[in-house]
Amino acid sequence: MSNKVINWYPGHMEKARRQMIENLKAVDFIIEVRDARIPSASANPILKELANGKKKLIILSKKDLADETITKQWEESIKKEGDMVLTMNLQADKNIKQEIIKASNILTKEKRERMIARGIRPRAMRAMACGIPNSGKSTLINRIAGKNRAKAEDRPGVTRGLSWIQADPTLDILDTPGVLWPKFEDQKTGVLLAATGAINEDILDIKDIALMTIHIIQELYPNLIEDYFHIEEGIPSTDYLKAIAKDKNFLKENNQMDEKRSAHYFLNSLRKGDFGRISLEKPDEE
Ligand SMILES: Nc1nc2c(ncn2[C@@H]2O[C@H](COP(=O)(O)OP(=O)(O)OP(=O)(O)O)[C@@H](O)[C@H]2O)c(=O)[nH]1
Ligand SMILES: [Mg+2]
Repeated sequence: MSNKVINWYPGHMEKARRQMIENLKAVDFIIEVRDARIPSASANPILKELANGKKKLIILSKKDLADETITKQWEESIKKEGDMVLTMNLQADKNIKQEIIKASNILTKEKRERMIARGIRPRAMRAMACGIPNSGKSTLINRIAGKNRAKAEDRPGVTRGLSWIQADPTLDILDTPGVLWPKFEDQKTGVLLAATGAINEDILDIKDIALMTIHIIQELYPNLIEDYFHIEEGIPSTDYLKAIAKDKNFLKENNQMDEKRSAHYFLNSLRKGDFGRISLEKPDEE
């Protein structure tokens, strides 16, 4: 299997990264939107460097797709690192705006008190929303601002420029394009980002990604994939795409099993939540 396919860092992300650094000085705190199914793989390591002591609110998005028990473990582990964390279904949860404003008030309390003490009239607080592509940044901003202010679609790379949005009289949020980073720590991180839809599919070897994702799921949820696609015991995992094609009757014109179609079908099913609520990584056990 090839490695190079998921090591990507297009020019517009480098530009966005530079713009984010420029704007960091102007913000009071950072909102990092991570995917609840992959809270570590979707955490931008660059942000750790850049955050520069700024307070961070971590949003674990897409909780409706993630495993509840594992998500609770992640919440604990993020809190231990000192960040504030909220887990959300950004499409359906009711009190998103209230929760974000409440968190903003907590995170900026000292700052506002300092301003008042110095006789400065408190202004709206400023937060920068950032995170990997397709994690839900624009959806979050729309839920807070109450309108379709930011363009949100189910593919990575929808937001291109940075834009300030008045979310509330007390809070302005900067919507930013999803960014990845020049090099993933390990191959698994790249696979997890690809599997959950953070990387544009055009540049991926879809069969490799599907097979590696199946392997990851097998470790966390034994038999889930086998039962779902009626895969017989003993079939080597490298033949799983053939087995899925057999189950779904995906045949090419020459009557060969269409493994590529299986790969797309498998990944789409995963992204829609057809296998149930599953997480793709667990926090390190201590
Ligand atoms: N199931 C589910 N889908 C969500 C949730 N949050 C966002 N989505 C969907 O995920 C897709 C991406 O959302 P966006 O808000 O465009 O993501 P983004 O982070 O702004 O993406 P880029 O601008 O491309 O970086 C959209 O189809 C959303 O409807 C959630 O909590 N649950
Ligand atoms: Mg966006």
